[in-house]
Amino acid sequence: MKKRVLTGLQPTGVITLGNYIGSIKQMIEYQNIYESFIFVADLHAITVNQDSIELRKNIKSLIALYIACGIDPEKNTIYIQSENPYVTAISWMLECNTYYGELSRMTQFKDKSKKNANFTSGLLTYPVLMAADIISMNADYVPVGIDQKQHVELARDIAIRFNKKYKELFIVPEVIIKTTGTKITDLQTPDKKMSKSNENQKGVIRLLDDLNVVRKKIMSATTDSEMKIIYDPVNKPGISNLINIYSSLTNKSIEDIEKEFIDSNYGNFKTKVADVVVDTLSNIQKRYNEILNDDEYLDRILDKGRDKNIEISKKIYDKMIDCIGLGR
Ligand code: ATP
Ligand code: LTN
Repeated sequence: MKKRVLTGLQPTGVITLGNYIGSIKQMIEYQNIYESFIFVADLHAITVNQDSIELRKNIKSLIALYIACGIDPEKNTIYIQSENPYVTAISWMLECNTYYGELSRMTQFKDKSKKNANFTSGLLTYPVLMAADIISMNADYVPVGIDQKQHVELARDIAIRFNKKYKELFIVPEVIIKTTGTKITDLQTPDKKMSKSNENQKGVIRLLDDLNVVRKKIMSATTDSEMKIIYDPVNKPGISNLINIYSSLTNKSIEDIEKEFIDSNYGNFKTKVADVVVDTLSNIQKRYNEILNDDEYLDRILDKGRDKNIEISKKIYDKMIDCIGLGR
């Protein structure tokens, strides 16, 4: 039987070229190896204030964007977290087996609660809901960014504790941290990660950016004065970043790219990188707009995803009720 991989994403706005190359492309590889589950963590998003109209728009947009990027609905179970009431019920049962001390020690909670003194209790219990997402689907592997590692480790601790206290019910999940994925840097300050929260967005390419703007951002990327297209991240971070982008999107090796552009100047090289990025984004955007306007298609995928999500988690829910001694 195939191992299960599961990941969730919060519907909080833009997706960058860095997210695409570093994360989405990796998930596209997993879908060919594992039984894959991808969901939109909308309940996690409301641990901080959200505008209800924006939130709904972002949920749909994220789903359409993932499919447009190549997350195949035939190979993945795609769903929206809030459409399954069992997960929150499971989360409550797990909360009653999690200590306040554990939750208050989480780095993300400490950071976020410091920023806003009037934080909600959802911000504290956020990792238990995440554990419920994972445990209720019997996931073996959970790929996340480094900031979420601690939460997956807590999910492991909770699963182990529950298994010991009641019955061997849960699979103990393993975290996958992608250390091999290329880190894409900011086009203006190439020593910094390309990030959706970077203050200056001139160096950040977003998947839904206007394509003329994308081209301009690449043409004005910071480079050096040597005029040689050579991969050297320490001394030539700007050019090396463009080589990384070009290599990731064309699947050409760095050596081949150096050879291809041996007689080129930076202007020509940037034009070629811009062509490839614009071409990739134009395909994604075209597909995105088609999907976004096809409610029937999206509904079919999301209904199927919701039903499978509920079916699996209901089994776990029933077993939990039983072994805890709840109900009749
Ligand atoms: P934030 O600005 O809020 O930190 P971010 O754009 O850095 O957001 P995250 O939401 O933290 O992105 O990360 C989502 C996923 O995308 C993670 O798996 C992370 O490793 C990957 N990722 C983000 N930025 C890059 C990048 N510049 N290069 C490669 N991978 C990236
Ligand atoms: N907290 C994660 C999103 C998330 C998640 C999960 C990831 C919610 N539940 C379960 C993996 C598994 C985030 O903010 N990126």
